[in-house]
Amino acid sequence: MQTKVSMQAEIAGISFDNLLLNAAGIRCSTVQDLNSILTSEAGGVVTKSATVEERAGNESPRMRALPLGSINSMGLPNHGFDYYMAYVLKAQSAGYNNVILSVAGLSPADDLLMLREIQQSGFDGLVELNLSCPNVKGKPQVGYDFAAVEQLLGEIFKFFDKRLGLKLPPYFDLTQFDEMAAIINQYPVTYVNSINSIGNGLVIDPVTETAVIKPKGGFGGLGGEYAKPTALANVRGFRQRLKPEIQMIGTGGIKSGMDVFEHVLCGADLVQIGTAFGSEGTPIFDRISQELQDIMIEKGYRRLADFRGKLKTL
Ligand code: RRO
Repeated sequence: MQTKVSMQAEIAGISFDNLLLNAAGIRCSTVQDLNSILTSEAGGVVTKSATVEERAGNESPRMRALPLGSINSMGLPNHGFDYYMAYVLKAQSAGYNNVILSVAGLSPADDLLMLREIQQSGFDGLVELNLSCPNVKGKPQVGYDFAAVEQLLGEIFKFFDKRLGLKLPPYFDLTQFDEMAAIINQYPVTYVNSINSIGNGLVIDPVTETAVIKPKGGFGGLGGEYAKPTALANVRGFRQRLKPEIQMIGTGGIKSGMDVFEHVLCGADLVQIGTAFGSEGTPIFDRISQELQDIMIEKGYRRLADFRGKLKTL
């Protein structure tokens, strides 16, 4: 008989039976998508990032699966804030507290508007503010503008006292980790989720000599295996710099139990699966859970806390 291991995780008092969730944006735009994640082996669900108004997003083809991951320039297609707000409230009344509401305003004013509505609503779950969409034409990723992030967090925490996480873009220089962590540490942020896709990559089909996606001349966010080392570095880098009470979600390059194991070693409390969930669908949560449990049994770990954040260095 196998020893039982626990996949139990927790963020700010909200408990998740399994640490695996979808990444915002992947198969989570409709009520049907969201419910199929919620009723799968996943520990919870994140909604597609909502804008104030419904959006069709960018022109197609806008996503391409690749041997080592994916490139996308979806452009924030979503059903609008009211749709996702209604969904999370309904899920909450049905007893689900493991639903994360992701919002991504097209401006700081839009972020504030949606967060004010959430503050005034009965929603009591986790809210994830996406500061890192790389694909809205003409709009920079807020997460790369440190002064704008500081200003926005200052405005938000004048009125917002629910549990707020931040979805960040990948950073590449340690001074960026230092600067962003110093800003975030001034505020009662619940968690940081690293990373969003690596913005503005370019994938080319050399046979046709053409970019593989249409929007923005082919520029788009990279996910999957391309992203994993950068994701691990961001989870580790922020875990080392953030106040201990600010928790971490690890996202980027997860397609196996070993990938999850590595994210947790870097300090992730929960993890989210993007590209690989896009290609495999909900059975991935069961497969990866099994793989992680086998690894934990092999290594003699019973709980995620036994190895969380315990990466060794040479
Ligand atoms: O919709 C998108 O193009 C998109 C978003 Br909002 C995001 O946060 N990350 C991404 O890779 N694509």
